[in-house]
Amino acid sequence: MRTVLFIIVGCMVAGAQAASVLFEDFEPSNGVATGSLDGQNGWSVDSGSGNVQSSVVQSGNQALEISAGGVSKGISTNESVLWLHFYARITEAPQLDPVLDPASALVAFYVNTNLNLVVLSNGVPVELAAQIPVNVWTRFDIYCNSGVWNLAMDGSNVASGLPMVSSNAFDQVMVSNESAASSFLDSLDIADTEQVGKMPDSDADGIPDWWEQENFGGVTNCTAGAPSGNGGLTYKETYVAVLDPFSYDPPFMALDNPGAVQWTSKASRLHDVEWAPCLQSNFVAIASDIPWPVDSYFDAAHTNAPSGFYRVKIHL
Ligand SMILES: [Ca+2]
Ligand SMILES: [Ca+2]
Repeated sequence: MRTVLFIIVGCMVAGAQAASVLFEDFEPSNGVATGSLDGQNGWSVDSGSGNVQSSVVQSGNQALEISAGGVSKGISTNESVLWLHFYARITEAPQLDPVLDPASALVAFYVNTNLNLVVLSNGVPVELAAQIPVNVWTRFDIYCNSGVWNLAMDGSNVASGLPMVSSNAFDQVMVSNESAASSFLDSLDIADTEQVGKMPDSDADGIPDWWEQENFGGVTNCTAGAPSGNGGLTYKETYVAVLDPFSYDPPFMALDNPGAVQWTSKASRLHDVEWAPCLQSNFVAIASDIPWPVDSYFDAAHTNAPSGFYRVKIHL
């Protein structure tokens, strides 16, 4: 009997499904009852046992227990970038490694017989030094974009810049544990917008690993306070404002219609509109915390002002 644990975010050729983002905490409030997960919230138990239970949980009152098989669910997103995290807990070391099909496992990692993590790099298994503890909940964060992915464990980067076999769209998530000994899963979250404040930041400089990897080729390669190539902003400021760190990229304009302000709204950010009668005066916020995707504001209070200046502040 094979006893294998692996965790896969894979690509299948099956048709896309409706939801673009997957959040699953296995809770009653999310429509999940104890017992088999099969058929609940669009999940399938593909083999073995996938049971929602209330004895071993990471958050809330329920979590998924998997043994001798796996579960899967279709996902759909038009975005090429995904942020994914979940908590997993295994109860003993697997006895065999899984056999993975790289073509259907764009982003995949598993735990080998030494409890080391093994990641797929361009379809090839690479053993990492990082080991998963037994009988402890461990958080995993995955970031993937443009055919490259990163993996972090409990907030620390363990592998980055891993190439995928192809850049096909993700359309399925699979979690498997072929061991007879139980493994547990909770708080699975797959998003195509950044979850601010929840991303691993290896060097604790306020810029998450994924952004440093994407723009500087390594999760600690960016100097947060150094001047960027975008106006007078620092690199951290270009991260916060979701601006190009290497070239001028103004997100804002005032329109000909008096009082009409428009900007390029930034996902996962808030926008404040500020006004001043002249540049020697302090700017005062006239609208605050405007969420994405709102991208305009009409300032009825100053349409008759003889002069005025607007600015848009983008923040986390
Ligand atoms: Ca839960
Ligand atoms: Ca950082």
